[in-house]
Amino acid sequence: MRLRWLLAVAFLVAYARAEDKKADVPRITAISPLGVIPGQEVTLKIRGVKLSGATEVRLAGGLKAEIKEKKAADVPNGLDAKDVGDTQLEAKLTVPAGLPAGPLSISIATPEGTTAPREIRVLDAANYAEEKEPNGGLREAQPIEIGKTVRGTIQEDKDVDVFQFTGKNGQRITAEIFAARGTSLLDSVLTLTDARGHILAANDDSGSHDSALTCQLPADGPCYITVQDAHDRGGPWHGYELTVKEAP
Ligand SMILES: [Ca+2]
Ligand SMILES: [Ca+2]
Repeated sequence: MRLRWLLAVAFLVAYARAEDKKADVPRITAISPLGVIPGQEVTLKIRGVKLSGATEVRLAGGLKAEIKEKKAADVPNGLDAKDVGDTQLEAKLTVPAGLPAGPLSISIATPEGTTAPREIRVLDAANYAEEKEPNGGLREAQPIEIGKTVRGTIQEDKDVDVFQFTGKNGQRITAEIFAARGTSLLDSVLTLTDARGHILAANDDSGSHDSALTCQLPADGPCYITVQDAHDRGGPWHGYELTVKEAP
């Protein structure tokens, strides 16, 4: 009896979600970048469904982003406009200096209603770095520091980003991607290799389309972390944040 009841609830939840998509209500499907740095002006690119009449971009704490442009959005290869949206906005935003790191909800008002909120992140400027291209192979891997977050983009189909850090024998490290849980279209895959290219650990999905791995390093020396998309897709909506840190 209980099982039947649970199945009925699961069916209703799935049905309601499908109806929401069919209803074609204004909806945010992706935002680039995924995070903002306090005190710095940023242009948010926001894509979605039925955003062409957007009147206001509202954020938590009464913040507003100033709409600069509204236009039709290109649909990335292999994706469907119904899923990823066909309109996009550009909006200028400065979150106040001193705002603590953490999630920041954002929604868009339109004549057809306000979108459901999505979350961007306020980044900790002291513990953060930007990806530097080219970093498409072991030889041009970008050095990163353990304990910091690097912000990057799989900027075209089949793009691969490689980062390098120096590990110690026996050291336990974790590497984690934040992308799909935020406002990115990336379905990440993470691979950790040693200097010879041997795979030490790899992960596609860890509870969401985002990847996470933990590894006890077998030797001193350089280690490489590769970020790519599970479907070899890329573009301006395929941003990510990669955090490598020592495991507890
Ligand atoms: Ca890249
Ligand atoms: Ca994945």
